[in-house]
Amino acid sequence: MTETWWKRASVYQIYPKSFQDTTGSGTGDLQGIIKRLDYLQHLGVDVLWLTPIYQSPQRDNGYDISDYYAINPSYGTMGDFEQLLEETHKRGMKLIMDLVINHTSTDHEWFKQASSSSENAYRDFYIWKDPVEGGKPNNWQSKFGGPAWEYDEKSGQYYLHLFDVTQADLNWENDDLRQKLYDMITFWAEKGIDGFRLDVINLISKDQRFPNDATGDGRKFYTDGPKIHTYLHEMNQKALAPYDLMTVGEMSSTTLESCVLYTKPERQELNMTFQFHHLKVDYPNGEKWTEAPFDFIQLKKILSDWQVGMHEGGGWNALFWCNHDQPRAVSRFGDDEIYRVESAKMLATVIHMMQGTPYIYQGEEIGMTNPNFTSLDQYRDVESLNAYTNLEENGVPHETIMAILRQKSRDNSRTPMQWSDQANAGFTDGVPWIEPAANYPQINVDEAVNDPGSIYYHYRALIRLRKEYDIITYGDYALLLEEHPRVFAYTRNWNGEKLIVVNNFYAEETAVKLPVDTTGDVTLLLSNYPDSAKSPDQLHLRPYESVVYHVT
Ligand code: TEU
Repeated sequence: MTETWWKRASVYQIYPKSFQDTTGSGTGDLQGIIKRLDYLQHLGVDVLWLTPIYQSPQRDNGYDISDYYAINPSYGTMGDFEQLLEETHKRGMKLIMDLVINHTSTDHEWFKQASSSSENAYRDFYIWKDPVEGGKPNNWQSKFGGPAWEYDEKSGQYYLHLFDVTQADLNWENDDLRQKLYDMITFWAEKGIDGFRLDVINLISKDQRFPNDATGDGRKFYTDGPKIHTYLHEMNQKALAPYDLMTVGEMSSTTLESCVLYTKPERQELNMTFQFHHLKVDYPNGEKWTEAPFDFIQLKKILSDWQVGMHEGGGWNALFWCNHDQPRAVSRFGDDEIYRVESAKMLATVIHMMQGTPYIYQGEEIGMTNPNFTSLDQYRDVESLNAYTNLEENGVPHETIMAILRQKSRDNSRTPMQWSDQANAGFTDGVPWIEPAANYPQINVDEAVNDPGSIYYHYRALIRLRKEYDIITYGDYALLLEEHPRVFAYTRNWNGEKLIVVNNFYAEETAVKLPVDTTGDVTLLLSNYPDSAKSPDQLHLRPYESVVYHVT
């Protein structure tokens, strides 16, 4: 195994709360994941990423940790975790955990200590500021809506929370805090885990002047902040590199230049990064909470800029359409009705044939859709519920807000994994913590595994192709037909070989003549129709048709 094994790997993201319940509690658990490991092994993924399973009051579904050393009881015990790790390794897969170290829950012992008195030894583990002119220290906004500062009566100071009011930001300037975090990383590394996904890791270094933001919400003063590279390098050297852990940083509102720096191997910071710019193409003027179509030309441009920029800069992309914070890709960029199968396969091909490490979010591999909730009481997510309140306060009518949530809510991806046509999609025998999508009798794992033409087998083929063809890992990238309103086409080039990837993103048929030299031996590697053209020369693409050619 080379040190860069993760370049060829495919990662599968598990949201444990919604994956598989084995106790009837209505919440998924670690034994449920163990039960489904054979399924994941059959899919062919190399790495499993678990979103946070640590002890937490679950105000933000585990991204609010109250004890980094304990498993949340609803998920099981440390013994269950050790069993999961062993069973994962036995099947030749790796396991990475979520590392949430920008903030802790206000239920964490450190915060309880810190807020007990201004003199407490843990006070400086968090970010406290005096009022300014009798009000908040500055105008920074929480990513979940409202101000980022909460007043503490006892000390007369405010603490910073970039997310929920129960998620207090840690003060990375404090040496003891950083050491405590590295000790905690070491604890999990010693258990034998294989790496970490680092939650909003580019927000940990705040501009120590804490200035007011005349033109925005404050993010420019903490995004890719002043000491971010120093901290990441230090963490790498003290805690990550000694165990050869795989790392993927979640980078909120970052830049290409920063991500090259985060992931260039010689800088010893992180292996790869998630960026979100391609998932804001349906946020007009940067505003998420609107109902809006996506901008296809922008989508192509952003993904292509990151392909070329990371390749040339020597960095490494994490590739993804979906996660637990995003709507379902097939509902968002494809067609979740008549062309669900074709469009889900097309979307998968677009991402998996790019350079980087692909991430598959649970249920994506069977084409799960947004649930189309119609009532506010079906929603659970703190961000969605806050958004409802804020929009209502701004006078937006109820039906409009509901339509926005149907498109944008994070709960779109948090509904139970659809295993079968049995009650509650085979997720639980109890009352699920969130309702399953009503289409589970048709869209489920049993159905997918029994159908050789399913989306599931398309993902399986993509995962295998990445192992067989070096060009997918190493080739450079060039966008074709950048202004074409319906076709996303690109080439990869490496060692005299070429991949030509052509995707119709729409239900309209389209004829295309590609500006590319196709002389040589041409093989159709993959498509989403049983009878796609054997050569890319004169393509007539059907709805959502997607073809990959290999030319040598
Ligand atoms: O998300 C970080 C983040 O900023 C978003 O993806 C966020 O959910 C979105 O911008 C809101 O519109 C990470 C986690 O993935 C998310 O689940 C957590 O809620 C958040 O950090 C706080 O830990």
